[in-house]
Amino acid sequence: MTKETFSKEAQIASDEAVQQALAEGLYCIGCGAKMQTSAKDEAGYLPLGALKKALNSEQLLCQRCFRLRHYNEIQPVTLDDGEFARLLHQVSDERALVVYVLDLFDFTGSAIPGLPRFVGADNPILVLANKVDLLPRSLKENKLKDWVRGRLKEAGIQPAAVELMTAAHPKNLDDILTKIDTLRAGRSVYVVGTTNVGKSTFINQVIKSKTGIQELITTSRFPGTTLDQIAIPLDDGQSLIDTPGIIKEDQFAHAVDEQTLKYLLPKNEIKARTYQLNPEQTLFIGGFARFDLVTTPAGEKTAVTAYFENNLNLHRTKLAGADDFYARHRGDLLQPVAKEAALVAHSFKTKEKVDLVYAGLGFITLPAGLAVVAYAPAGVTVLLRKAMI
Ligand SMILES: Nc1nc2c(ncn2[C@@H]2O[C@H](COP(=O)(O)OP(=O)(O)OP(=O)(O)O)[C@@H](O)[C@H]2O)c(=O)[nH]1
Ligand SMILES: [Mg+2]
Repeated sequence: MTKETFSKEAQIASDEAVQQALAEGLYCIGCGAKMQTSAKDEAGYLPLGALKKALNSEQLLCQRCFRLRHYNEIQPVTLDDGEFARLLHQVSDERALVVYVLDLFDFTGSAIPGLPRFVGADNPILVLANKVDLLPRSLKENKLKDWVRGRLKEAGIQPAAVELMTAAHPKNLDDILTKIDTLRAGRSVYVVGTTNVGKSTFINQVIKSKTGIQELITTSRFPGTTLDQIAIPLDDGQSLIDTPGIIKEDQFAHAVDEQTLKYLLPKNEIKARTYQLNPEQTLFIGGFARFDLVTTPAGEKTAVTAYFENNLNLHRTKLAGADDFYARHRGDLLQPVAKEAALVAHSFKTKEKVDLVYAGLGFITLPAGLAVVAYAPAGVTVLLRKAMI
């Protein structure tokens, strides 16, 4: 991979030449979309005048990527989720290394059910468990890796290797690259995962370490940043390929508006918040989720530990008045709120130490022997899993 890979060979001046280049296929280096100058609301749009100028610059970006980079603002485009799944499915026709990126803080929300079926049962899978920086620093690396392996096993995935990573500031990039080179054995590498797990952030770090070019591919906190495959040439003629993230309807991102989402996504190490709760006590999570402790063994006080964005307000109250409290204080004491006020109740009994997961939002670690009810906006997955911490 060299710097020249990304530079333009010739300057294109005339309208005809631009049209011809478009017809032959020009792609946005930021999101992978095919460039076009006619449909404003579709992927790869750039006005003709801007495209003429951009063709003479080193890096061709569509208007949406330009805005994301310079104003941190998302311009919605018509997306077809099925198309992303089909793109992923193409991998099964090839012999390739699959790098499966997961978000450790949203492990449940970022898992792709049936992944081996999508990417071909014979292709080796390297799992990169990303965003370690969000988890408590006290967590032991080996314990975390074992936990990740356990969850993958439950999902029917046998990875060739599991690595932990902080793609935003990777310390072990060389180790990961060595592992990739060994496992790919001369084949191409597809980086796959749910939207927002950090695939493009990781690939940008690879590009930076090999060429010095910074932030080549557009990354953002908004789901659905990368729109098509982006192939980065490797030295042996194979490619490292970024793919659009699978958009899952059960991700919390769909239940709240963009401003709220910005506030909810953790940026730093999550601080554990432990509460001593009595039976029949409620914990409101912002203005859009709720935890009811209904019964405990022998009716005793119990400690529960919550892991949510540090600035997200958790509010304790009595279960008896909780419905009324929500109706009166949604939007003032209890905020931020979801698009819909109605919350769906999910009841559980804990049999061992578990995490009660509000997919994409965070989790509460609970001891055995409790009866609890978790409330979340419709469509958001709520479940119990073996405790991570
Ligand atoms: N805290 C933390 N944030 C990260 C890390 N890696 C990526 N992010 C953030 O996660 C968000 C999504 O990153 P992207 O690289 O755009 O994710 P993606 O998987 O390419 O997303 P799509 O293109 O939508 O599929 C951005 O806000 C990144 O800054 C990490 O290691 N730690
Ligand atoms: Mg991306």
